[in-house]
Amino acid sequence: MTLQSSPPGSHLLAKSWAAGGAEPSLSPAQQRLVVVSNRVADLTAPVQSGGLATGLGAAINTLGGVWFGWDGNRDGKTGGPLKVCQHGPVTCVGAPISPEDFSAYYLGFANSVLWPLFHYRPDLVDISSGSFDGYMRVNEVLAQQLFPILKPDDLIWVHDYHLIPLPSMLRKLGCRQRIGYFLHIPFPPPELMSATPHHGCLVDALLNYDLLGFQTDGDAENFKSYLRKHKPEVTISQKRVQTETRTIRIDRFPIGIDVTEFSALSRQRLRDTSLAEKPKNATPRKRIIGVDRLDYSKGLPERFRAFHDLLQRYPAHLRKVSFLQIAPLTRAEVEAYNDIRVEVEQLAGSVNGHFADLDWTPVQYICRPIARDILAPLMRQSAVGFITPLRDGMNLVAKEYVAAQDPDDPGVLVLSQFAGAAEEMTDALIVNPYDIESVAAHLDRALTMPLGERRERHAALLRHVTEFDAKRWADSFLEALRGD
Ligand code: ADQ
Repeated sequence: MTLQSSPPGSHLLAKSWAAGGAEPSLSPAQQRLVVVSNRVADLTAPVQSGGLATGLGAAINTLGGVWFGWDGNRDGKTGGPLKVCQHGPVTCVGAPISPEDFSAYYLGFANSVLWPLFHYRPDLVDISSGSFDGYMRVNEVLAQQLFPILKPDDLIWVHDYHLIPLPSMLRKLGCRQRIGYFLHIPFPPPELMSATPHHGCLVDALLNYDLLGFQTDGDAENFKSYLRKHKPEVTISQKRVQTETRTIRIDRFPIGIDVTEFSALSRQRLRDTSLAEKPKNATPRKRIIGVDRLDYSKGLPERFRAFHDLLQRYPAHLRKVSFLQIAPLTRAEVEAYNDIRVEVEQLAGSVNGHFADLDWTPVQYICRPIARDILAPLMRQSAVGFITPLRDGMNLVAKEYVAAQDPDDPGVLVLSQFAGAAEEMTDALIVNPYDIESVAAHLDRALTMPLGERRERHAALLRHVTEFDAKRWADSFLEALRGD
């Protein structure tokens, strides 16, 4: 996003705040929404890679308000001047972060400790000295910069693992507004959570929110199990936690997509003709599609192995199927991400080396982000959506694949049991991504599924994805945050 520097002395938002809370009380419909996330989303960009931007963009555009977060530049000075710009009803406020703080807060504690741990990979946790301090420091400065912007009636909605400590810092500054938190990634069981030396401090911070939202019942249960084990002083009921100072509501809010928008995109003509195939199921060659950020949580090596196994053990598919995997590189400075890149490239090459022929390349692997208006028609043309993370908060691609299908001739979703989406999308073919042979058998079943069963499964999935869409996710979270 192009954020413009605010002219000196004219802090747009600070100026509009009547300090001391003298404003009249607003009705819920007039309350301003203040979204805080690691990075302010680019609300105008055609390529949106990342679930937060996709899920929340729809909600904040409807409600209006402020989106506050890191400005996305790596050469700033932590605590330096904020950048403000207006996108329709949304005021975006970007805070600078210095390269050293970016390294400790974002690459360090957030993505080398919390991300692997919360994705059940303690083996990949890298507790470097100073990263926790950097994480706390950045959260503190963000709280200090956010606080003067707030109005007394604001509803504050904080997102994801980067900002766990934010509410304790805001509370210390005197913030009494209701603050909700949504965790986009899984919450691990207590045994794993305690693998970070700072688990007590992180959970204490979470207990400063008024509402804690998780993607699944399993995540909410893991959080409550942690409290039972490590915080005997709090009282826990099904949807509430009572501390000495606060009642915190805990619930599951499965994130959804904008089904109408994605479905409309999928019906557009594919503008990148090099990726086009003939209509699915009508031609001898069917396409299996996978779309992910290149991340070790997404199960890409296991996926390539399962595709290899399919071709090996079900030779009827030789020359008749291709596998398109789109996986742009993210967080390239973190070592574990380079390792996964090398492994995936080798596996893609090895399947092709083993099976390719002059007129058939079984694996097409694209390591760059693809615009949504190309992605959606590609999904529509694909006979199988192959979504098999080893662990995933939700996985919006699974929902997008369903929304993109032609209901008269839909493809089949093959979905990992370890994606949060599997808790709801029970009409997909649910697989264990570690069980390579079984995944290959399910791929075979998906590729040969009769039209009647495909339609039935798709209709049930589409009903669900449509009912629990992005708007419903945001509305139900905000309703709970208001205390309705
Ligand atoms: P992500 O890990 O980024 O998000 P996911 O939900 O799969 O994962 O995807 C988010 C969005 O990014 C989707 O709209 C998707 O189309 C887009 N995207 C993914 N790969 C892409 C690619 N290769 N090219 C272009 N676009 C791509 C986190 C959690 C998830 C959770 C979301 C939302 O890790 O579990 O579902 O937040 O809460």
